[in-house]
Amino acid sequence: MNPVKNLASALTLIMILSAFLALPVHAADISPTKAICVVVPTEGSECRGVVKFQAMDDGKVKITASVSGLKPGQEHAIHIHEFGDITDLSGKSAGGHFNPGNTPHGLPPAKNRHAGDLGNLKADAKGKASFELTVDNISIASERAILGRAIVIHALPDDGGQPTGNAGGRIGFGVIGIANPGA
Ligand SMILES: [Cu+2]
Ligand SMILES: [Zn+2]
Repeated sequence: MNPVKNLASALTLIMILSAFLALPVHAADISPTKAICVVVPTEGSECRGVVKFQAMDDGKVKITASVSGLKPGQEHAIHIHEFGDITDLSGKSAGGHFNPGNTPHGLPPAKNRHAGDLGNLKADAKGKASFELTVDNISIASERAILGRAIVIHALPDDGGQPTGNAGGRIGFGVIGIANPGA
């Protein structure tokens, strides 16, 4: 064994490894394009479901939802609330509507609304609802990011009135997380 040669090999290895470590990591490579929120009932409610978010090529976000445990035939407000904090079983700790633009409350497609204002789910005769809406005022994980915030579903319809649409109590909630790309 030649100790000088060994030292030289070790130094070469360190230099190669350092070069790899210095490679820049591009945000686009790691930024998630899909998010998911599993909605569970608040205390005393039956509302549950899944809300999915998909970043589109044009920068918009497509939202789809499937929810059960609603009042048959009725509309129920659905919002993105500011905090992904569901410690309070009534849903209170999720805070108010996600409102990065500091705008008044409204109903889509009105431009002048909270970014968290998604409108209403319409329950069928069995209390189930399917929902689809594409929006241009949020992103999964960049500007106006929704990741880590909450979905809240309400007992009553959102009538678009101030300050939060007169939507009543919170019947379902969940935290918006990174979706499993293989699911
Ligand atoms: Cu709400
Ligand atoms: Zn609102």
